Amino acid sequence: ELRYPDRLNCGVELLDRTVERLGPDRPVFRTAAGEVWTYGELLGHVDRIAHVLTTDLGVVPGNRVLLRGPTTPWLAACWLAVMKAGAVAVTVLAQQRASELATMCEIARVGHALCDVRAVDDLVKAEVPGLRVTAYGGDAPDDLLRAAAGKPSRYTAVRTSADDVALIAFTSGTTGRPKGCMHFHRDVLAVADTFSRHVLRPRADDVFAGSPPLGFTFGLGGLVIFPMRAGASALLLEQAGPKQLLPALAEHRVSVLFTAPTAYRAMLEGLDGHDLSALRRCVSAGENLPAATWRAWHERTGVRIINGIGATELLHIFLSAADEAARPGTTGVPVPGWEARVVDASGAPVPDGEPGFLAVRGPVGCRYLADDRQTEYARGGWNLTGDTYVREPDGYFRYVARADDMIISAGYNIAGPEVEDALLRHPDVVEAAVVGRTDERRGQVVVAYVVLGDGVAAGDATVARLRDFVKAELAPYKCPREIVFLDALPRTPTGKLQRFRLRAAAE
Ligand code: 3SK
Repeated sequence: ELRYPDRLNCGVELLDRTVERLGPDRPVFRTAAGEVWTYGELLGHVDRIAHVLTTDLGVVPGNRVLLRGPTTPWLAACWLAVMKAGAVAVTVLAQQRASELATMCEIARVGHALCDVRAVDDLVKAEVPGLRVTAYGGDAPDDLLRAAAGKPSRYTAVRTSADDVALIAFTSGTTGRPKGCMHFHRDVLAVADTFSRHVLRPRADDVFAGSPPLGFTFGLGGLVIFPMRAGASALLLEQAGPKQLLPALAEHRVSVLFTAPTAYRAMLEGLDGHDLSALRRCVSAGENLPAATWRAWHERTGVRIINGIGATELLHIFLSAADEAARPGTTGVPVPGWEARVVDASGAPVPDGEPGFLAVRGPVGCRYLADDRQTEYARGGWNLTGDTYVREPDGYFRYVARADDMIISAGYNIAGPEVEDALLRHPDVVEAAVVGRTDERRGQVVVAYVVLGDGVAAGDATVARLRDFVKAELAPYKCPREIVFLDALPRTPTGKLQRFRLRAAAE
């Protein structure tokens, strides 16, 4: 069981304690341009920014401070400064636009924003009443970093309680009004002391990198919390698509990678000529990782992907497996400190081997900010993630579909991801998404959206080839009735498939 003192500030634990433990000279952040920040330098920047927050901007403990910008050491420094000042970081994505920002500011009652100068326009356009926006990284006389340069390099952090709210992270799901998830100071450490410590097992000489932005808790954990808890460093990439990741992994000798299945597949297409010999841990989450992708990555790189499922509601990953324990095609087992089970609509456990709703509980729980949907997610002490899973007799959890992604056709239950996995095993297919379309006779029929590999012609012959392939892989009733070719699948800014768009297109 995790035990933390009543007074706990996660910023102090991640930064000041690491400097005390390992000294100030170890690298903490690197950039593509070759900049390297040490822990000691970061501490100086964070403490100066914390002074600006409290002295110049009048931020007091509990105030909500929105953070917005590309993934840079300065964004991470602002986040740590907000933690040390006892304020609440409201993490958003650089891709979110004015109307989305306005909604999130209203829900979280945001009074201040620290914003990369390159991302200020949308925030200003959001016209949030009473919001004070402070830009960083520009030439203006009132730029945050200019103000910080004149401040003392040491700041006495606010003695927050372990269960004071440290951050509010928004989940839009794939549709609907965003929900703000509140997480405590102890939650920030708990995800490092469960998934990272027991499954990822980082070393102080590791170099982390990845694609998820810091506004997505997958990225905040993988690029700030986990490396800092281990005294390691992170390469922070402003552009982190597969095309930028591959050369960066080689050039910076990255050893721990956080990204999503789509990026693993895209990197597999362009792996040749890149030296990934430093890579020893690869984490995949954000969506289901098909066994075919796991096997292809293992074959080409020798690294076993650590698959996982997490949620913004629960801050980070709670089901996973690493090394020899990894079982392709499954998500793994509960991370030490977490419990998981598969239940029916009444919350009663279903037998192993049968599909049901995934329910988990552990050191972090869902706490929506002022949202009635709280009672749908947290029931009877368990968190219902909205995923359909099967627990295999050996205790491994296998993803079936999002609970609302089951297609029911002529009385058969068809899980879209199973058909997608089959399509992805065909060498011509790079991405696949499967949805149901309403059908008078069958209730629903299966429609597949497919992105083909370079040089593969779309057309009737390819449709026929893919349908024959699926029929040979799966029961024929699961074969897509229609296959539509796209250049790319619609995704949210965090990379999640927007299945609702495809469903609408299919009708
Ligand atoms: O799987 C996810 O979507 C997720 C969300 C938040 C944090 C971590 C993960 C993997």
